[in-house]
Amino acid sequence: MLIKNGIPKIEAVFAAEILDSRGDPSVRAFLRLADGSVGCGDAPSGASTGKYEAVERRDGGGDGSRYGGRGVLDACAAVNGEIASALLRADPRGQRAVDKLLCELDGTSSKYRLGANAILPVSIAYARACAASRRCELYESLGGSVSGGRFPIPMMNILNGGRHAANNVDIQEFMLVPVGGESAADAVRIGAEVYRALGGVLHRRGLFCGVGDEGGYSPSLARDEDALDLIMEAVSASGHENDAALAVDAAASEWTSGSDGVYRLPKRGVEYTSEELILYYRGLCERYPIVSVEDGLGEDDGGGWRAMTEALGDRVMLVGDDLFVTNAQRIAAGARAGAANAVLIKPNQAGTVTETWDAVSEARRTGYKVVVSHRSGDTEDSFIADLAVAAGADFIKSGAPCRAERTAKYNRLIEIYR
Ligand code: 2PG
Ligand code: MG
Repeated sequence: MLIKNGIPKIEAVFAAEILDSRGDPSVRAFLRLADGSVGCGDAPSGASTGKYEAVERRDGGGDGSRYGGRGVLDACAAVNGEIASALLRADPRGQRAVDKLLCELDGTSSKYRLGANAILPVSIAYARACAASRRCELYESLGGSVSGGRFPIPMMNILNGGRHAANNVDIQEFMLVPVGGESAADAVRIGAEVYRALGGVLHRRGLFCGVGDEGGYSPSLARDEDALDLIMEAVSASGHENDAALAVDAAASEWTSGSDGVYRLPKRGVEYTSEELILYYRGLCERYPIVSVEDGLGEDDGGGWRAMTEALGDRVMLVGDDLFVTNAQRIAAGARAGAANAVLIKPNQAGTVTETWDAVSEARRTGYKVVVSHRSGDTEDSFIADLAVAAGADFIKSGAPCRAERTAKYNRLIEIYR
């Protein structure tokens, strides 16, 4: 039967190896339904990956081999072979049924066997094909609407550090949050104007004006906090004192190593305890208009997260990224323990659209804010913009207003709210 309950059968699935924004191979999947509707989807890739997230499959082989071992031909072969034949044979209908089959076929909790980078593109391609079949927008097909005047506020990473930049800054992301934007387009404009002004500020001081992995500038600085002063100068220079706030992603899991509970900042070589880091963030939040601190502590520092949430949770958003890895169970456990008050949502941490959706639902159930996010290695796929709208996300984080893989998401947001 080609059409059941209004949903056409999957007719073809295939994948190709493409390049992401770091020049690393990635997987793009294509899917066609029996009514001729087609969809595609890409796998993004993180640099500061969480220990508990779904894993991507790379061909391996090391230096001297194809793409230095980072090829994804095996993941593509999994789509073209095992995944395609299972989907065509089992004939699942609807996103949840398709994603369930993909998870069962993989059979591992981390999607290690087939690779999350094989599974997610198929899941996204299916979501797009279904939207095409229903003749509606992707965000509508995912269950969202643009009514009510609300939109996900961009969090633009305009100064890059940590694993995303070859500078001496340990904090991974310094974000501009255009809280005063009257529309999605207006918010993007505010962010872009501050970004441009920041380029001028850096240039006048003779600082490096090249950009990092997420399109933010990546100068070396005397202290990490100098980034906040430079951004505040750019906020004033662009006349946005009243409509811009700041956010940081410390990506502190990158600072932990052994089990001694000490955080060692790899670039500056300084050490902090959890308590000292909490005091450090408290100081920053007192001196700057910071509305959000992401991954202020590491993924295994449950006690620290509780203490940080007690100390700062009433005045600032504390976002769990590596802590929750877009996993409904981890979010539920975190909420029970009083850790964080917001969740970062990255589809490739979960591995399917359905599991991503379940993580959003759990965040909503616990009353946590939702921030939908890109990865530092990304593509021109704008899926997360539709996801953010469909999920009614509070924020969307997609890097600087620079580099096409970052602007693709902001531009799609503008298109959705046109
Ligand atoms: C993060 C992300 C995206 P990565 O830590 O939030 O900004 O970085 O994709 O490298 O994990
Ligand atoms: Mg993060």
